[in-house]
Amino acid sequence: MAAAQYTVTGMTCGHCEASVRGEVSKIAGVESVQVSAASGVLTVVSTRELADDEVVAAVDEAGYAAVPSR
Ligand SMILES: [Cu+2]
Repeated sequence: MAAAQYTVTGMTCGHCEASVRGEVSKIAGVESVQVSAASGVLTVVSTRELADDEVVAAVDEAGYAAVPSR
């Protein structure tokens, strides 16, 4: 199991969270996605190490910008 955290900008409400969760959930190996519009924190738990690019691209697909936070 791997966990990675990102900071997402541009989310304002639950619909934004749902969009991000939906796109990130599509990435192969993703087990769970936690995202908060209030804090901008996105936590992704996966069965393999994800490339940051995969997560950033998925969040971009939802219409927001993500940067790795570590
Ligand atoms: Cu929203």
